[in-house]
Parts: sequence; structure tokens; C-alpha cells
Amino acid sequence: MKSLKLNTLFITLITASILAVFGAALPAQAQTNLLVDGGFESNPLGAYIPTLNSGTLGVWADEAANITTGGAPDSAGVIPYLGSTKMLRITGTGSAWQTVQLTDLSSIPGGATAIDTGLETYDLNAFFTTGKGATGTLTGQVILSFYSGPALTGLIRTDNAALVLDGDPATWENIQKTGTVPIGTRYFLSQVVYRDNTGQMGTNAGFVDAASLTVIPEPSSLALLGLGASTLFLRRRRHACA
Ligand SMILES: [Ca+2]
Ligand SMILES: [Ca+2]
Repeated sequence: MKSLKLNTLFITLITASILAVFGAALPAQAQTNLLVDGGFESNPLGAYIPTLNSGTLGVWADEAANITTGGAPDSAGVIPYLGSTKMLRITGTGSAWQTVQLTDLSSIPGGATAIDTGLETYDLNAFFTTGKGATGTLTGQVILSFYSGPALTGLIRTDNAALVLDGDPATWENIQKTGTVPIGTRYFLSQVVYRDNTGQMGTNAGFVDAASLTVIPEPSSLALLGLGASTLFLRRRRHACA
């Protein structure tokens, strides 16, 4: 029994060492976007969906937001950052509006295991721009909340990053937040938020495109590295026994 515990400890240490050395070096282009329709190309928005609702799983839930291909006066000069047809337009009569999406890690093979190593980091990313004719101070924001339970229960932590936009509809500003994923996380709530300082955004519409949430190392990479460490260990054991 003692030997088994030592073996497990040894494998864990080797896996952790390999991850520490190679985990951060995984190429960015290999990462999978955990957000469904991060480019707002196909998701049929248009109706308000309560934002703090577990029904947002794998789908964007909008608060005063809709997808547009143009046509509205404020979308003139705004070319989608990603794709050719659609982007998210945020407008309304309040001071801050958003769309949110919930990601269930149990739907990702090995997702929970990877996070509970304590070595996983995230990258939440989106591009924002103001609409034509927007006035005042206009801000974009990305927010990521970590939950241990379903239906937004067990909040562990919330991270966010914000940027004052440049007021030019023709340019997209990138807002990015990175950090560690807390151990015990089972659900991510990703939010993209647009706000102004007037309290009434009607003519101050903003646009969001190319939202992505990625984690490093990916669960599949972790599983492969863990398998490699185990194989290495077993080979060493065989040599030692021979
Ligand atoms: Ca798009
Ligand atoms: Ca801009």
C-alpha cells in the first residue's frame, strides 16, 4: 500500500513537472474556443433571456443585444472583425448591457481533472468598437466568473478587464483577461459588457465580435502528458525490476 502511494505521488510529481515546463509553451493556435459561436455568426439572438439563468449553457443570452448585419444608422462603418456577416450589437435604454454564456466543464472530457491540477490558466478575449455617432465615454468589458455548482451556485471568484473605447467605429479594440483557473471550478460564466456614462445608451450602440475563452493546458494535452509520464514511470520500474 505504501509503495502504491509513493508510485502515485511519483507520477503526479512527474506530470506536474512536465506541465510546468511545457504547459505554457503550447501553441496558441491549438487552443479550442470554449464559447459556442464566439464570432456571433449564427446564434439566433433577438429576444431577451434572463442573464442570471442556467439556461444560458452553451448559448449567448442577451440583455438588450442583438445580432446585426448592418442597416441600423449606428452600424455604418462597422465591419465585422471576424467573419463576414454578423456581429453583436449592444444597445438599449440603460447604462450597461451585455451578453453572457455559461460553459459546463463536465461536457469537456478531462476538463474538471485538468482544472483540479491547479495548473490551468484561462484567456478571455473579445473585440469591441463603438457605433457611428456615439458620444461620451464608452467602455467595453470582459468578465469571467468561476462557479463550483450548476445554475450559478458556488461562486468562487470573478475576474474582469475593461477598456475605454476610442470612439472610431472603423477600428476594433481588443480586451483580454488572463489568469489562473481556481481549483474546484466546474462552470465558467463569460460576459461581454458595453457601457456608456450617459445612463441612456439608445444612440450609443456598441459592437462586439470574436469572443473567445481558452484554457491552457487543454484537457486533452493534460491527458496525453499524464499518459506520457505514466509510461515513462512504468518503463523505469521495469528496468529497475529487471
Ligand atoms: Ca462575427
Ligand atoms: Ca473603435
